[in-house]
Amino acid sequence: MKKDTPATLRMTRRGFLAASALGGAALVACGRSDTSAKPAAAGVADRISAVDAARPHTGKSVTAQLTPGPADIDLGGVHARTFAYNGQVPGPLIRANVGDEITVSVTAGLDHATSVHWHGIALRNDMDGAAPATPDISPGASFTYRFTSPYPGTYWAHPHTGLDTDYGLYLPVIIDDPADPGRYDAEWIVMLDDWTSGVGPSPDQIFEQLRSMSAPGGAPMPGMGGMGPAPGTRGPNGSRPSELLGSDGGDVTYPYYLVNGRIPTAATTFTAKPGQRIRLRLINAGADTAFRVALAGHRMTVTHTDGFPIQPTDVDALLLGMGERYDVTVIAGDGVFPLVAAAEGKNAVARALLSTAAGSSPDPSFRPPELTRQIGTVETFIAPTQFNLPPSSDVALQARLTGTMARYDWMINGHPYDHTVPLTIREGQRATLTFTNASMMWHPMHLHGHTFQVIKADGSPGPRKDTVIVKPMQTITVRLVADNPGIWMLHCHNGYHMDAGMMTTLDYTG
Ligand SMILES: [Cu+2]
Repeated sequence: MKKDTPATLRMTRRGFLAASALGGAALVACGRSDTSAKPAAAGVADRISAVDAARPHTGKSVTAQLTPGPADIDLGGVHARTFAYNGQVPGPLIRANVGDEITVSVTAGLDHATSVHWHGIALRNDMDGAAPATPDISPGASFTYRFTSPYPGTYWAHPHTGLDTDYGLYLPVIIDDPADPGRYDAEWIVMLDDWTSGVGPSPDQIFEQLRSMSAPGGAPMPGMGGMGPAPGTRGPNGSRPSELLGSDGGDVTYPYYLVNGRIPTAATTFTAKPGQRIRLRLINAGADTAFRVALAGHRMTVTHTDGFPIQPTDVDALLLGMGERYDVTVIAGDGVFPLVAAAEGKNAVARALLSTAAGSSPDPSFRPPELTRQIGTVETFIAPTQFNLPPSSDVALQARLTGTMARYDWMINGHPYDHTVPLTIREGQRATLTFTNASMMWHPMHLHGHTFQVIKADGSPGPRKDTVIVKPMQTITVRLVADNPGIWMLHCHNGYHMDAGMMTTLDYTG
């Protein structure tokens, strides 16, 4: 067990919170913000079932049980009292074919209501796992999610309640296409995370601190220390501007960064044979951290993002914002190779090892040179033409992103979520959605139930995505087709920005 060190609070230009180790932090369930949004209108509810009937259905079913609850997790010699699905981080893999009925029984073991959201899957709205489309599950109650996925791909699941995800509640979801088995010999699922729960301040304590720093006369809350360097200084773990993100990496420095639930000094090892073609499925489950990922000694051929194909493109490293996924293939070299996920702008790494032969691995803090060579970002990739969405548009939707660290008032279109004015669309419409970032922080913007197409700076079609990084003062327009009726969350996937209110809904009107 790691020895506790005093909590420190560090400020940078933007005001930056360091979640240094603070042992024995209680798990605090803070008040959840209510929403003015209402469940889908009756006509829309009928359409949800009609659209679902038209999805592919194999007649086969896949079942799983999930129990979110308190757990003692071994991060690799560091133990954390936290929340987890079925007592493990990441939670158990859920895997099915396109069209299979996925039946997941959830028994809620937390002290507050929770949900399971199926991130990226274009499923029926009333199984999305985000209120108000799906009711949250009360403590001790059970709920069964039943849905099919119309598309194959790399997805993941996590609660859509408060900061639950940042306590360790997440799991990979893989949907296979039996008609396209894929040309690879081995598969490596890689879940990236930033970790504080049970070893530093709890996510709820961090959120309260971020908010209280912005309050008039705000001061560190009791028990949070506050003995750190004076405001304006930056600690050894402090965030620094990221060239790739155009701003600080995040609002929080974490005690640890994990690959598949393990700290770098206790990294997991994936074993393969030299020359094998390995498919990596990279998933960023972090709350406040973008990761720059590279496999030492290898180039990566990027084949998919957010579940959808892209024209295969070779890179040395990849940038993943929170909620994003990339699938890559590598031809395994001969030896032991660190897979390094550098916490962007945070001066720390997460890692795992690929082993195909006997050998030693470099120091846990080793950064492979690939990290600073050719880095794939959303601008690097394009969809195969058959995945392009139609360029014509019936409606232009706007999402203006604002907020400051000083006020911690992250909003969409001038309102926090509890006062939001939903965006509206009618089934069958083709839309553009324009994200205008009027803040000095980057935001990974995520839309539920749809995969949009990013339009690049030069106007050409980019990749299909459900989560896209919008840099400070950047405007990004995406196309989408309104083919999945319901009420869908549209939000920043920074857990702290989202909890502060950076969320709205895209509502289908009857
Ligand atoms: Cu944000």
